[in-house]
Amino acid sequence: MTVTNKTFSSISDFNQNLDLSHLKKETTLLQIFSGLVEKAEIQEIQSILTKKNHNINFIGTTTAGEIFQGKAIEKSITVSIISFENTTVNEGYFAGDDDFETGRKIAAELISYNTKAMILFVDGLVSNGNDIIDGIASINNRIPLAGGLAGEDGRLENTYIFDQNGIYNKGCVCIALNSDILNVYTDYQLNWQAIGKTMTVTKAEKNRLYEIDCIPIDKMYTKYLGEEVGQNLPFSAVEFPLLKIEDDGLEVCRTFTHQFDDGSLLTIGNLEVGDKVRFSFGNIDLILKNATSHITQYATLHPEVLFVYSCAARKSLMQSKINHELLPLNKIAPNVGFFTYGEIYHKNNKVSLLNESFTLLALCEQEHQESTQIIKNENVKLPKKKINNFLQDKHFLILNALTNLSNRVIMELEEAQQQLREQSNRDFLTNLYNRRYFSEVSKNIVDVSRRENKSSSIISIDIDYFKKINDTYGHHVGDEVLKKLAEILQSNTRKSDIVARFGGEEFIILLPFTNIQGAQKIAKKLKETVEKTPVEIDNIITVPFTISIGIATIEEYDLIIDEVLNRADKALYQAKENGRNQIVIGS
Ligand code: GH3
Ligand code: MG
Ligand code: MG
Repeated sequence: MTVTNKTFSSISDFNQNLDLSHLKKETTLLQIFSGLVEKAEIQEIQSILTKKNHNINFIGTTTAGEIFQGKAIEKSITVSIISFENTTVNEGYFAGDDDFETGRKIAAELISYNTKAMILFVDGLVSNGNDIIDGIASINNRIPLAGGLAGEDGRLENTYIFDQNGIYNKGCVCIALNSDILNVYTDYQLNWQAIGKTMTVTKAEKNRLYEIDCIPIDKMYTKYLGEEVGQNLPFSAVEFPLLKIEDDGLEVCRTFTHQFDDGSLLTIGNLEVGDKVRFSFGNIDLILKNATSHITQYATLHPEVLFVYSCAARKSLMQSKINHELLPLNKIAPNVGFFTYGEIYHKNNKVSLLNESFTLLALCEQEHQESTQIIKNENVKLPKKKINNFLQDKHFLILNALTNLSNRVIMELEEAQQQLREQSNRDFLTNLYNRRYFSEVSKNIVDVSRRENKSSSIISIDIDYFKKINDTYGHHVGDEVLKKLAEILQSNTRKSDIVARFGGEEFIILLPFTNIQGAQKIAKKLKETVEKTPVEIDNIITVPFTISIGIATIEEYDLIIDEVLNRADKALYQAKENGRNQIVIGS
């Protein structure tokens, strides 16, 4: 491939110095990143392009800044022209009222048998980019998607995307790259640090977020990050987005473009009820540290060109330091791109719409071995000294320490909470589950057993003549007997069985998915073990004791667990009546 990346400082510069002759429509990938964001300016750019080569296809977007050869620039017209040798391109503009359907249409019309990647520019403020890429993935989730949401100068008013046929503030311009040999590599960097407790999204509809932890989202921002942040939404959340960690470990930030009158926020990218999120912030020094250690990975692919789609918020956070993240790219390959209002990232058959991130699409048409010689490892040596200066920065250490402090306190609180929860489920003397916990977990067993078509059983146990033990040896010996019995019950049942002290010297065992024969076997073992295990007190007194047992199984006609408990109790009473130290099956 031949790579020509160019940047122009004005429309007249663009008009005079851009050469589009000799480009072939079928094999040219032409991307325009325009820092000039007014519609009239885009119209001029578009007409110059068609005048210079009326046959050529292109995709263009307004930006929140352009990226050109390892540098962030502004208010330019930056152009990337790739002439492929063994790759063809298909272009299209797609829009509709249902963004998911638009995505499906893109997939149906542009993806062919040898499509290797797609680049999409979606408008930044009107369409739901998340739905568009989900629509594409619903038809084909294997094609790497890259690109981003159009940006502008931070006003959050109008963004445009364009191609040879039109200028649009809604929908998606898209190019598919078709080839038998094109190598494609995608990557992303975030390095936002989570801070504070984990919260749950409790009210959200696609890209509109209402509540987390049952509290309105704007109130949540005020509560935890202060009035200043809460009152300046949606802009203030750019610095403190919500961070969600997906099942595959992908970290996804969510920022906002609009606040509704009811306080709810329009997110870039969707959130779902049940999503776990935390507040986060961009730690510049962490970003720089990881950018440099990470960069070597790109070199191993030996790409011929890198397209960078990085977040407008990342640039606004890092200011001039953004170039420290971009500059190392020059050691790898020619690079070009723009600052977006949302980044499209694809890895392992999953496509995501990201915020705050740095995403990258690397292309290579050459055979691997050939290109190995082109870029040697030594080429990726980085300006180490400069980066180390940042690491010694006090600001970094302070921020890191405060984040650790906050996260540590939360961890300890959560551990204490968990411990309390555990304790409230347990009986103090025997450490078995208590009646409250038993009632809670046994509630659904009738339904579950019926659904799974398996019987479950209950064993009810009472110590015989326990009052006499107390009276003869004292209360503390009685307590030892209770503890010993608890031990025996626990060690003769499975982990999945629920053993509880129901009160006094009465115990209950829930045996999920165990029929009456199984329950009988366990009951027999318990009765016999108790009989031959007298309690030894200080090696002086030996206290023999016995238990009576009632068993019941969940029957077809049972509606609630209490009915089964009743039968087990009646059987236990019968066992006492019959002379104790025996087992009776309830009916
Ligand atoms: P039965 O064979 O009919 O079950 O006779 P029992 O003596 O075991 O039954 P009863 O209900 O008459 O007595 C139960 C005794 O258990 C009375 C009570 O003081 C004692 N008890 C209840 N909770 C505890 C405890 O936590 N520790 C001790 N040591 N005794 C307890
Ligand atoms: Mg009793
Ligand atoms: Mg008793």
